[in-house]
Amino acid sequence: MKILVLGGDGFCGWPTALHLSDLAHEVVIVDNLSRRRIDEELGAGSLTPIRTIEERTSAWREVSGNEIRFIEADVTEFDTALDLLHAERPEAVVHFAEQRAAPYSMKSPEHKNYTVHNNVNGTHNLLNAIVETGGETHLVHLGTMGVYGYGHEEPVPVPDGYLDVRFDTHNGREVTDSIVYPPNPGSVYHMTKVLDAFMFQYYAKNDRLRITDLHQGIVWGTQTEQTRRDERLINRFDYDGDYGTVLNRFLMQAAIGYPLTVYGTGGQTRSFIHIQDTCRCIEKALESPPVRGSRPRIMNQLAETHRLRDLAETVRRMTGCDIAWLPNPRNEKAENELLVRSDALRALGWKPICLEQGLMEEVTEIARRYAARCDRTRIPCTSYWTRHQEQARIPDAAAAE
Ligand code: NAD
Ligand code: USQ
Repeated sequence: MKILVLGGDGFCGWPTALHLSDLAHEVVIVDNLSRRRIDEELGAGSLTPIRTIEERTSAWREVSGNEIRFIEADVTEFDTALDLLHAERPEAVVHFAEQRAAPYSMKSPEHKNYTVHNNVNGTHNLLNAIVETGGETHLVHLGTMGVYGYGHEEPVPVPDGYLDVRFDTHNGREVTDSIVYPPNPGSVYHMTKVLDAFMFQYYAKNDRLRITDLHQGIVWGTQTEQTRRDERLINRFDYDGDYGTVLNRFLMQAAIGYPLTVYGTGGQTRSFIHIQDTCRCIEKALESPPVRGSRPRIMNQLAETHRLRDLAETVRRMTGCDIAWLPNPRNEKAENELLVRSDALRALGWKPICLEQGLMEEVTEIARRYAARCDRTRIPCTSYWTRHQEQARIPDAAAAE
């Protein structure tokens, strides 16, 4: 199959491109390299020494004998997106090309605007361009579990995107329906994923586009079967206060003797998936496109859920590190339950990797190995959801230790 991987230079996109290429698909990476420029803006960088995209693709050619082409392009430019689809005629597009960090999206009014502009326009341009090029291309989009929110006191099992409801009509007759699960985003970034999801509903209905939206949990880990084959193929590992996600941050912090940065009580429950499984789930989604005329297929892409203080405790037990309980820079529930179903992907034969299988390996293979590259001043979070949170901030990095 010919597949465009948009955002294929990023944390999820690069290993997915290699995984698909290894399965003998024809893969073309499209990326505007904005994530590398954001590293420069933040004065931060990957813990692992990631190579340029040119070095990456030529190393892959050497190691595997497979060609992955790279096209530098920005999908927020409509003509660019249209030309790309006209020229390449892909059977599928995997869409990772968005600004994905919640803290970065909350940094300032400019960062909010950038995130909305980049994510919503990019997604709309792709949908628009798929219609203009015949409408057959299957769009596989990386969405987020965060669209559902964490608002329930009582755990309600979160289905794969659609909720069965019953209500009364004006003449008292009971009707049943299946509606989009009510969204409840927790940041401007998560809000853009909700907006994406409604554009998918419209284009699937009006233009009969084939769309899969994967509501993915927090991705942890670094290496996959393919990125391990040569150091030049190594994947990105973000650890800074904006882009580092919670479990990878804890693992890196433990490796360098930095107290784990738990926000608030650590009572937040979130969903997790290993990076290797991101690749496998996308493979499953590509193998089984929805039929034209059906509503967008939504699949929850997560292996398990954990409460953050339990995760911190697990890492402390494994490594003997300390835990710091910090004021929460985010506006989120201090404690929440989370019950999620991922029936659709499991029905396609996916068997997830669970946390115990790779935690310690991640600490030794990656976090300890590259510890000298870590800039400790980049660890504290400096983005706040509200003025109130900003006032309660930790004044400097040293205070967090
Ligand atoms: P990333 O920032 O590492 O990668 C995104 C890539 O897209 C980058 O290489 C960036 O340069 C590129 N890009 C951004 N805007 C673009 C544009 N307008 N045109 C072309 N390229 C553009 O992020 P990631 O962690 O790989 O996440 C990929 C996708 O998966 C995102 O949409 C994110 O929302 C979703 N996701 C990620 C996680 C996670 O834990 N990392 C979890 C759930 C969902
Ligand atoms: N947290 C800490 N300490 C830290 C970092 C985070 O306690 O050092 C807490 C946060 O307050 C939050 C939770 O950990 O409660 C998760 O934060 P995160 O940064 O790991 O994840 P999040 O902001 O939700 O975003 C990440 C990805 C995003 C993806 C999302 C999936 O960056 O692209 O969409 O995970 S999900 O969380 O399921 O919505």
